[in-house]
Amino acid sequence: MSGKNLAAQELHGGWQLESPEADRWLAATVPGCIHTDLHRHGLIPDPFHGRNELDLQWIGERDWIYRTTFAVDASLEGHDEIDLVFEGLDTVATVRLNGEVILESENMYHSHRIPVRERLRPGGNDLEIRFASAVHYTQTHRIDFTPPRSFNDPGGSCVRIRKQPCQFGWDWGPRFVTAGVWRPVRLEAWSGNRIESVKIVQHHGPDGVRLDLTPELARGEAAAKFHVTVSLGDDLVATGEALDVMISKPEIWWPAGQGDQSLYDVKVELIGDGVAISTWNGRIGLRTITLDREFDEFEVEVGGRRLGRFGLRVNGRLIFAKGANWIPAHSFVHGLGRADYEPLLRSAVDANMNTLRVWGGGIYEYESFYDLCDELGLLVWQDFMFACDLYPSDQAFLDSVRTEAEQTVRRLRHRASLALWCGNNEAVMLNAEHLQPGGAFYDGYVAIFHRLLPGVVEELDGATPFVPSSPDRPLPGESEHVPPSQDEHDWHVWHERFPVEHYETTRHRFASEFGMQSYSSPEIAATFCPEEELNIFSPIFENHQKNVGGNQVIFDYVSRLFRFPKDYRSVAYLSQLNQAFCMQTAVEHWRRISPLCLGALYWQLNDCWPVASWSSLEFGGKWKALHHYARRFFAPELVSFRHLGRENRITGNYVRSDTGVVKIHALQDGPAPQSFVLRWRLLHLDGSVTEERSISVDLEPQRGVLVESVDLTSAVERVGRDRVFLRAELIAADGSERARNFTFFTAPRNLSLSRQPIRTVWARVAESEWTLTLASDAFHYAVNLELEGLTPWWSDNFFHLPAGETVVVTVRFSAAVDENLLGALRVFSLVDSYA
Ligand code: BMA
Repeated sequence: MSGKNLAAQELHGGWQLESPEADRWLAATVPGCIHTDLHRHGLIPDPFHGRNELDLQWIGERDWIYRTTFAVDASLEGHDEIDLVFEGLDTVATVRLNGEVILESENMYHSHRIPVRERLRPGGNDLEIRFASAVHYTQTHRIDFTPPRSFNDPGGSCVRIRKQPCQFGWDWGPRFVTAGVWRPVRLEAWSGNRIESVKIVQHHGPDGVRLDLTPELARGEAAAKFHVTVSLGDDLVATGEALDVMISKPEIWWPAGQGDQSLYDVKVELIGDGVAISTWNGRIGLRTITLDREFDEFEVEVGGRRLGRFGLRVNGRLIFAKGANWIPAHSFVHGLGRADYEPLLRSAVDANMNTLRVWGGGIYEYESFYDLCDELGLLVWQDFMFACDLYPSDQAFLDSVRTEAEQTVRRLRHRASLALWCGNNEAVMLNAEHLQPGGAFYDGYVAIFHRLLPGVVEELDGATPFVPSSPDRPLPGESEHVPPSQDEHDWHVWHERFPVEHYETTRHRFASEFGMQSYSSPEIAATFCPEEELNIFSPIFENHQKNVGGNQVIFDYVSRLFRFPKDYRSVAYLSQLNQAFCMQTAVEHWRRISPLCLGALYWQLNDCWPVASWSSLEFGGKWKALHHYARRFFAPELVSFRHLGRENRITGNYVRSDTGVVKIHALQDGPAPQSFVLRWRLLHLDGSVTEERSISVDLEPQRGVLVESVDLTSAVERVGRDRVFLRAELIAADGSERARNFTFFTAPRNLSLSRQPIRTVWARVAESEWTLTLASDAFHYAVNLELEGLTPWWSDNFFHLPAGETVVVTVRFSAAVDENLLGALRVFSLVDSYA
């Protein structure tokens, strides 16, 4: 926010913190946190390395003091008011200005504005913040409230404080309970009045879009005057005093894949004595978003509850939500910005995603996160920060949550990308037996998630839909709890070790979580683990696996598909291939049954430190196999197979298989109908064709179509199931191939793959862009390309290379590369993973 008479002074300089050795003050960083400050001073080792996490728990168990001295800028003088503004304090903070307590805070998500004009001195002002231990707080406050079960915090009491839940430990995250000034702090000077926020309501009609603007001022003022400017890039669209603005030729904002992301800048100035005394700037997209829960032809009734659609409707169009769940981009969340978010969010769009769910165990993200989502066309499903457990509901807690929700809704409500507010993650799903009406937790739950949060959203936003919990289960007592609900978290695969084919038996209307873990690439693993400990069952690796039994689960699933890996690189590669295959099976199924299902958001997009996890992007942003697979299974056009039978093992460990019948589906989710030719071929691994067929298909948007069901049983038997595969392509009217897919008739470990070499040829396209052409006389399963020491962008990776064909991969570097470096290319395929 800025305005002619609104002056600001950042207070990020000169901070010190009290060191563990008494009476020593050290330079501190603001925004920052105690862990990174101590590390910078060499007082603690790298918190992510080895098992250092275990030795650093003391940091969260003691109090810390931060202080600075500042002089007030001359530019602030002459104003009626000077406020000290904290965008966020982490967490149990007592703030003193020149020795006087001016603020006590215990909610990390609150921002604060304290009038301090009268307290400021000419010359130096002392600002001191004492952060009491948050761990201690959770052991001494609200001790009469203990959640019936704690799912992730080994201390079991993190719900007693409003602080990022996953900092207390999660099944993918370390326990680092931080303290510090985690968001910016500044002085703001103003006179007369000030715009705090602007509510914008859009009315879409045949004549265009009307914006109704309601500025919210610091001081009530009946006759306030405003000046409004709306522009699209350099074009001034509207300007004037009126708070309702008509845009007659609107450029509509669409999510990625559906249209453009036009963004309008809205400037509202508060006028006092003929000049602007305060300004609010926001950027909006002209669009409507609703959550469509109509009863449609796929409606089912389960346990007396009718289950209709659960789909996002954007500008009237039902959208299949393709994406993933977002967790904080770092264990230490202070100071995150565009540079941290951009590679991750661009990767999401690059993998053909259009939706992210900001999961409720982290933080309400920084502005630059939502800026990027607006620009890239990523719809945001925004959880409030409550995850898995049940929460207290004493009055002080409710008041704190109300402030948090009001501030958050005011901050984010105008965002083009904001698609859905959600009260919490899994509180009903995981605690249903403790949420019986009349039980100890029921009223508190209802108070927060059925009254307080929807009330705030309704009052301050009024347009964005709200659901109390994800998955969207009915409250016990409201309806007999029987799955499936409309929005599901399907964890049968992984947590219950169901076979991956389980996904294909489901009929979820929306799948907002499901996942499979994998390991970090050797390059990322090396950042926390010395070479000699590079073994997934070593103590260091176990410390970087936060799901109890997670290593066993990965190994179980890997062994169902692949041979025993020969080294760590192979372990990582196979775990990633297994993860990719599981997610492909799930997503393709849910897309095949669209529009019955209208969303697939896998768990999870990113990591907050290097760890074995469900992410498709490693810590640092490197794409795992899953991310490359996602690029294909989320592509606008999809051709997809479903085997009707199974390959089973019977008594005596004999294999019985009836996978010969294959259903071939196609779909596209672009904005308009399209026609394609679907070509399928049954091939020998040596490249010779056994059977083939081409079929014309007309595809309506967002509707899976069964194109053909083929019985290939006898052909498969004839060729041998260890050396046959089926492939299909969708070819557009212009002859271009839009989708390609492969399927096999036995687990990959049974394939008779040959070790013939892969030939590679580099060709320079531009300064920092090359193509790599690959070919081989044999079929190579899941070719993985790596360039040691470099992390370029690969147009494809972990792809099958059919015998006698060439695959051309585009390779982009952040800067020009010396040709010699390309010699470090490592080409790896399934045969290289076992001895
Ligand atoms: C879901 C999430 C997370 C968790 C993940 C993996 O339930 O909401 O709480 O990390 O599963 O177990």
